[in-house]
Amino acid sequence: MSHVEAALKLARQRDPDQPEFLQAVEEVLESLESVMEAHPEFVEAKILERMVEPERLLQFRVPWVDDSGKVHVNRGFRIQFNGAIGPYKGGLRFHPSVNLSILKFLAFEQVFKNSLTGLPLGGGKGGSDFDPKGKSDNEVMRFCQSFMSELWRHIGNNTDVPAGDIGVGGREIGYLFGQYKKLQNEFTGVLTGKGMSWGGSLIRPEATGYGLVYFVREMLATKSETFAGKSVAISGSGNVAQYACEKVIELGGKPMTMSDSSGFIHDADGIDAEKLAWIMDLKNNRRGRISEYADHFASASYAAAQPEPSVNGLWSVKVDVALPCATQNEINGDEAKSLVDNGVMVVGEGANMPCTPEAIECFQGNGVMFSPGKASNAGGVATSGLEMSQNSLRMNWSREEVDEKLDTIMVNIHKAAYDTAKKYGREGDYVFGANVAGFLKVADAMLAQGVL
Ligand code: NDP
Ligand code: 2IT
Repeated sequence: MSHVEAALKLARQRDPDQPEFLQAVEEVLESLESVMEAHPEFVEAKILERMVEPERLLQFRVPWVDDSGKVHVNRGFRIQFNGAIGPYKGGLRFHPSVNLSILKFLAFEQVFKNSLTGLPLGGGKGGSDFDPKGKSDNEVMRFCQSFMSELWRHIGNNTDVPAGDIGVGGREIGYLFGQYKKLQNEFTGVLTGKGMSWGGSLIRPEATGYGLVYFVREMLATKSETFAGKSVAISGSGNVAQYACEKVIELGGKPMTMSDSSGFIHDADGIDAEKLAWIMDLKNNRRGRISEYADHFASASYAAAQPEPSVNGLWSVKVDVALPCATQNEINGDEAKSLVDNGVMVVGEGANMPCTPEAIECFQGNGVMFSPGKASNAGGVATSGLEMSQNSLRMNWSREEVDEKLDTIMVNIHKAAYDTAKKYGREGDYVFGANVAGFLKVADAMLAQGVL
């Protein structure tokens, strides 16, 4: 049994009930066979065994009172996975599906993603099984205050810097930041994704979606292609999806779809800037459902989500580019085949792990260019890193400055993943390239810092 196989076996034995975490671990470790052979010092120091074990894992009770006076109790988590190259950094997810397996997969992915940004950021993730949907602003505020009343003692601007993820946007970051500041009696950059008047960075709201499109632009460029005139399927209609859509339109592409957990819309004429502004108002201000789009625009149709992932869904629409931007495991093997049969050229992950292993195999086996989220969605956390830098400098950079830095970071991540894959004889395999490039930096740091 190879060293990698042994490390995988151990992980499976330890956490047999954590399927998402094991899926993420398998994807990374399977890329590392040749690296471990070339680096016996990593084997000796048990780097892999240490990397799959979080440095620290916190779980806490989050009690709160709703508007009618009823008491609720949710679970809160923060996973400080790896701090070898910087303070723990990663988002908070508020969604009823949140559990240890999902947060561990996200925190594990974050370690390699943050390494790829080239910035000094360790990896972490947290969240709660709280569902913000249908809650009043006051209920969300009370929940956030209760959540932070426990979390504050474990985080800090040089220790652990949370941000947003599914269900955590500007509103939630505001309430969380206010409570941290009150308890710690300190105004620091302890969270990112802050509002512009209190330490936020321009372009952070746009960064994940924009970064994804910059990355896919680089992938297309390797084939002398551009976004101009290409049809694009986007899933989700939250932060990442909205700004991916905006940048696709700007680069001359034609977004055809968007979705939420209830279903998806297909606009035969494409989604233009005006229609996107309508979606942003629907989702960010009115907090409505995507089905309303099809009631409003005659060129669009709506189909409700199926109880099981379905090949008749969003991924059966014929497109050149697919950008899954909703959640994990949203494209299965059958759906990937449907995209391939319809001639898809590139798939860029905006969400974290939206493609199952079968889907990835289907894309790569059929010559479809495929980028893993840890590379193509790294623009969000990279711009969080830029927000931290601005907070430390007590300065704000302009929109153009931040956007230019983000673009450069995405070009560099693309180059690192592409060149690393090529160096190991795996040209075009972005999964391999991103995993190896992200791993080497963290492994070197761990080795230098001793057995911790
Ligand atoms: P948002 O909460 O803003 O939006 C999430 C979108 O995905 C919504 O449209 C939501 O629909 C849909 N969605 C969520 N869960 C499911 C589900 N189980 N099934 C179907 N649809 C679902 O989150 P973000 O846009 O911030 O995050 C989207 C993805 O991008 C996540 O995987 C996240 O981890 C990843 N990501 C986010 C970054 C960021 O900076 N925000 C950075 C890097 C990655 P509904 O409203 O109905 O729930
Ligand atoms: O998955 C992710 O990279 C995020 N949710 C963003 C994390 C961050 O710290 O900005």
